[in-house]
Amino acid sequence: MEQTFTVKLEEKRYLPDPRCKATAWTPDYTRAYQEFMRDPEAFWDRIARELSWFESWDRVREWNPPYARWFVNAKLNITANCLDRHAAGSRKDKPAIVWRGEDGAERVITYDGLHHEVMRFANGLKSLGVGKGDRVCIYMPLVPEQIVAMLACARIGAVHSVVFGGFGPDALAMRINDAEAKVLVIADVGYRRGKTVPLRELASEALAHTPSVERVVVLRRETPAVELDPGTEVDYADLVARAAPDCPAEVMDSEDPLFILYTSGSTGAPKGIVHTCGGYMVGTYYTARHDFDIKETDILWCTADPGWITGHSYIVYGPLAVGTTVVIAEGTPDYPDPGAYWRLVQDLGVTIFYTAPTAIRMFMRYGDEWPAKYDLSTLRILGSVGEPLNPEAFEWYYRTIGGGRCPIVDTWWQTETGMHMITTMVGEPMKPGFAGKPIPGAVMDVVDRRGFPVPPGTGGFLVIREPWPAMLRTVHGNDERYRAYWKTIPGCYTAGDLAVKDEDGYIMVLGRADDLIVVAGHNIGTAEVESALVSHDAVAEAAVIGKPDPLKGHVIKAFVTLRVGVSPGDGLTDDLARHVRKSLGPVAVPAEIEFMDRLPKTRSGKIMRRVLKARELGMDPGDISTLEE
Ligand code: 6R9
Repeated sequence: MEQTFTVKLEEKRYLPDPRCKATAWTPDYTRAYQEFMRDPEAFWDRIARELSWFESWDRVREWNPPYARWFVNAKLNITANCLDRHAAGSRKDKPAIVWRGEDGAERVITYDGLHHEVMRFANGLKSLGVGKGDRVCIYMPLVPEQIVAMLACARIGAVHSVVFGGFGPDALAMRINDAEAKVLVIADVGYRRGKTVPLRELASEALAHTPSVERVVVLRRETPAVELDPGTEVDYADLVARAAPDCPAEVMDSEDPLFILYTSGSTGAPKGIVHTCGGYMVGTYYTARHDFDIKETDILWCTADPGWITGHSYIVYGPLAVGTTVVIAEGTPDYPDPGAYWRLVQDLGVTIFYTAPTAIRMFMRYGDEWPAKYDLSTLRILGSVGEPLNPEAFEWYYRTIGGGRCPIVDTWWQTETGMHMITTMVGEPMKPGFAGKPIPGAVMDVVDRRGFPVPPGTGGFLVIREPWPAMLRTVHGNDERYRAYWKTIPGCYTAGDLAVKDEDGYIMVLGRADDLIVVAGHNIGTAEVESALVSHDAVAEAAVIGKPDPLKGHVIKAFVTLRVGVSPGDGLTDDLARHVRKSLGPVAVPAEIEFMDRLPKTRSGKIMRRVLKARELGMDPGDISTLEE
């Protein structure tokens, strides 16, 4: 991007019920932020002391750019906080995990129960020769054992690498090899839309190319149980049954690696992001508690899969460190019908619901009659993550799901950040289209190429100026790629997103910098045009790309999916063009609009504009291993 650019900011605010603010863990954002800025180390020190450590730290942080250490020399185990602390106290019999299968099967595991399951599986892993620092790959459907396996690794200091169960053999093999995993934990099958996903078969294809894997643990779900290969495979239930019940938590250094997770890669080849124990624990604990305002009786449902960072941080580590009840459900939002999620909210009394814009837009597309069938009055807080939440989607979520009652926390963050960095804290005024402000704990800005802040209303690069506890420490096996994050703009971590701030410091994310479109010298972020299109009654979702044009440099091409029951009839193209012109002006009007049944997305639900662009221009789309089928 050569120059910065102006963005039209239409401002609408919603004031939450003042009672939300009065009872929030962060009741006064401004004060909390000032307190943090006055003494960041004291701020984090205070939060870290709410958790249990084997040994305290010498210093809260050490910063030798671009390398940071947090809670220097402290000793801990994250599972001692997620399990032992609760199981030994008043949360012993509190449900930790409530699981729903696609067929309605239910399992409830208490904190005490989870503690014991994790210890047994941890001993099982040890019996297979897994020790501190070894890598274990987990390739499972959304079942409690997936979480047990993660926590069991953390218990013994093994580094987990969870690969989403929706990936195929090549993506799995690449991730196993990059991490040189010693053990692979799988299930025979997953269930999706009433069909079985043959995970074991897919894994065995991958295993033909993964010399590092010594043993495979198989959770058998099908009856009759599949026969295992005695040479390499071990039955999950057998392993646990034979294991000793007690497994003390391994003493970990604050900076020991906790896990490797590969980025969703909407713009390039996946990278193995490395997170460490101490800072990650503190960062996810604090943000889960404060951003979702978790209280003792809350029931939190984060609809992500633990295979993504959202699941790592806000299904597993953050919420369990807080000691809340988490709901997990194997299945898809619109199976067996588009009311599936709302039925579950009603049945389980979910109070905090955290999902992605792609799901919200899908629900909007099916119409209001589905949520209307269910009692959603237990909901208290609604969250969003993964892509910009278009103003239209915000309004719908706020009114139709939240009944105009629930604050919406649109959380901006990344696999790399490990924890939320921007949101509108519960109780603060909400502005549709804006994620919000940096949370107390995050120092962020919108800047030009040289790192100078741009004025409100001017688009620029979203950066993080100071290290934060849950930050990535390196890219596995490729520290060069880690350093690159801190090189693009002097003194800053560059997130790769474009954003704009308003007069009040609220940040609107405009899309990925790589997807920026330059039309006749004007810079246009994808999110602006897409949100304008989505605000038209006929449109469900939209993606825009730039197409080379001899006159203007580039013109905008839009790909649009329509709401259920709408067809691309007479004049819709013109009408959409008029609609965009009215909201954003003539430069933003797409020169071409193509109607599609669905848009290409990553398996985590982000629109892959790169794929649309490659198809349009006849180019190579690059790495597409993360593309949904
Ligand atoms: C947590 C997660 C990170 C990228 C990020 C940005 C986009 C995430 C967002 C958002 C606008 C939000 N993103 N949250 N954009 N508003 N609330 O999604 O991690 O898979 O690594 O993706 O997702 O572009 O840079 P990850």
